[in-house]
Amino acid sequence: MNRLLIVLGLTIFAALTARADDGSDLWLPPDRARAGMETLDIARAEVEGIGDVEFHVSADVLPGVTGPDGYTITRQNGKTVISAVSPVGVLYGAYHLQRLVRTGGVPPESVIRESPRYDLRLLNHWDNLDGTVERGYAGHSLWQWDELPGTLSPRYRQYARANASVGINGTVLNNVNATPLILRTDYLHKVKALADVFRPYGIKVYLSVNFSSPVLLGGLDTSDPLDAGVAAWWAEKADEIYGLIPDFGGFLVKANSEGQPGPQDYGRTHSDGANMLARALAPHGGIVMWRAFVYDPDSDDRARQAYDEFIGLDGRFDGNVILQVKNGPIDFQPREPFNPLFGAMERTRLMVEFQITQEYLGHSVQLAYLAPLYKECLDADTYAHGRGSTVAAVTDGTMSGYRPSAIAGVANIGLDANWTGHHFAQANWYCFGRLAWDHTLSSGQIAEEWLRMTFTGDDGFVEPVKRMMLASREAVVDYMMPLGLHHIFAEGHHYGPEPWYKQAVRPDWSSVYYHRADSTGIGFDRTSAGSNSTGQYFPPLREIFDDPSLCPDNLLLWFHRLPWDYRMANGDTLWDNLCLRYQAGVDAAREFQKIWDSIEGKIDRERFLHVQSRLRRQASDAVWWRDACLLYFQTHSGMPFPPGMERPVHDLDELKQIRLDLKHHN
Ligand code: BDP
Repeated sequence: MNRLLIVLGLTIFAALTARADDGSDLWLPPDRARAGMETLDIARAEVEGIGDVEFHVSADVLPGVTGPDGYTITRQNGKTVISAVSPVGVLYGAYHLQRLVRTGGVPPESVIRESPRYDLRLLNHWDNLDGTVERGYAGHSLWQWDELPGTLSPRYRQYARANASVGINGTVLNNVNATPLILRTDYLHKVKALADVFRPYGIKVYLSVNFSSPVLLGGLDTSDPLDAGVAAWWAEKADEIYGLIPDFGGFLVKANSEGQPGPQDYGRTHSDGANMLARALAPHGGIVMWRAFVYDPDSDDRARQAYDEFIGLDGRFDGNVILQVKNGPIDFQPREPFNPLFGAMERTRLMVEFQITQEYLGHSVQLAYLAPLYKECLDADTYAHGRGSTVAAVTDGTMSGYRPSAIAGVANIGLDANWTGHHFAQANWYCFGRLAWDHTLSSGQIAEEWLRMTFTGDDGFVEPVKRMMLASREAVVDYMMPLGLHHIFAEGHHYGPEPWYKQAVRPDWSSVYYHRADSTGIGFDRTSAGSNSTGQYFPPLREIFDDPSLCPDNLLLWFHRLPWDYRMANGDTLWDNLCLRYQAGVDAAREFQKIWDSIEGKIDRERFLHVQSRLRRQASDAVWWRDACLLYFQTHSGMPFPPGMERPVHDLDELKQIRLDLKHHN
């Protein structure tokens, strides 16, 4: 009888907790705050039900805490006390307390001191004013430009809340391929409406600007940065913006890159362009984030380009300019070495740009948890000032002393109910914020927090699923482009494989440019005997990367061109290793399906089925990748598949006919 009651009780409990869930709540508990609340009232609402919590805001710097965003959490006389120098610091403390309670930690007995590692923790939206999102896989843009400023979607505040909960404190609203329209007065009023919603959550608004705006919007006959009229136009524009949005963050600029206009159109340099904009913003405290993502179709190695173009400008940028540098030297590939600009430009502020949206890691179809990718870059040692000069240390201000320090991630958010398309893509938004706050957190720790808050605290769920998350990025690398291969994607959409692709408008947009496979071997010779991109790294890295026997396997074909029968450290040929890595990727994707099936019943059915169907597609597309790449490479290597590899199930000629319907992924 008793047992029956317990079973009945447990069943009802399970049914209640396993309610249908569309993922719209993200990792957060129900929102008790309301529109129009001030920061401290929001903080109060966030800790409601967590016992006796007191807030202290005091202008005095707290011991062990730096910057306006830091906080302490202490226990005093049975109360939990959150102290900070600013209300937003208290809000961050409130979210931390909420996180501790919801991940199973009890309100702390000891003192917690938290200060963010980076001052500016930004999302970059590649959202267009027509509602589309460049490289967005989660539906249309969140920003309802037609309705703004009159109508405010409730999602704006939810967005701000989610960001604040992980410490993100800035957002660039529009695409780096920017239309000048964003600076038109009516749009600035729309931007102001968003800034007003975000402000209580500590989030500043920034805009991507088109360098030709003076001509295209202002009707001037030039956008030359050294022209006095142009500088005056920007200064006036800045005054107008700050008149509406006094805490406006600044501009993000993609100039002379992939066809965008820039100072070089007028024979000027990147620093001429950046400084002119910076001087327009400086009186108001704004910054310019100038992107270093440039490459020239005539160069013999795209990986060298940003370094070659910017290194000579070191020390020439104004104090409120930050160079925004992608994590790797090419373009957000599944794996790249870190960008050699990190550590190399000692007299220039540099920030890291990551991609959260999975343009090159399976869109929102595939599960790829990106904390390991971000950490691989941040933890990489540049050796700029000897051992320990990690990318994090040379960008977060600890080594350079430069403030503000900054970090950005290209957002993966859209209007989909679950915000990010794939439920697990939420974890990439989450982990970007957490690492921007504290890059010393481990990928596992962050995954665990996210899983417990988003799904359930049941260890039988958390442990296996965490394992799956931690293995997922490497699995994608393995079945797409192992051993340092890169950019062998199909034209345009960057989802599927097209290693045979060579008819691109520019050579550096084709796949063959990057893998260079022929009967003599495969890989890009970037050694001192080749393009010498290894020479852009500090010793001892340049020697390590230069020597195939020292170069890490996972970057081998990035830096080296080697014969198919090259013997790798494990004694097997390069060809066999390549085949077995592709196979390992496929095996991992299949294992993810089994892991996921093993947790059935532990979470709501809606999200279970959604993820299950995507994992099926991922496993099938992993096989597609393996077959397409290996069958194609085999036409060059002429070597047989090793015994440990499953035989292809596709036919190369058929695979070459596949033309993906992109709408599938949007
Ligand atoms: C590339 C994307 C392109 C972006 C570009 C950029 O394919 O859509 O505009 O990066 O970062 O990876 O500017």
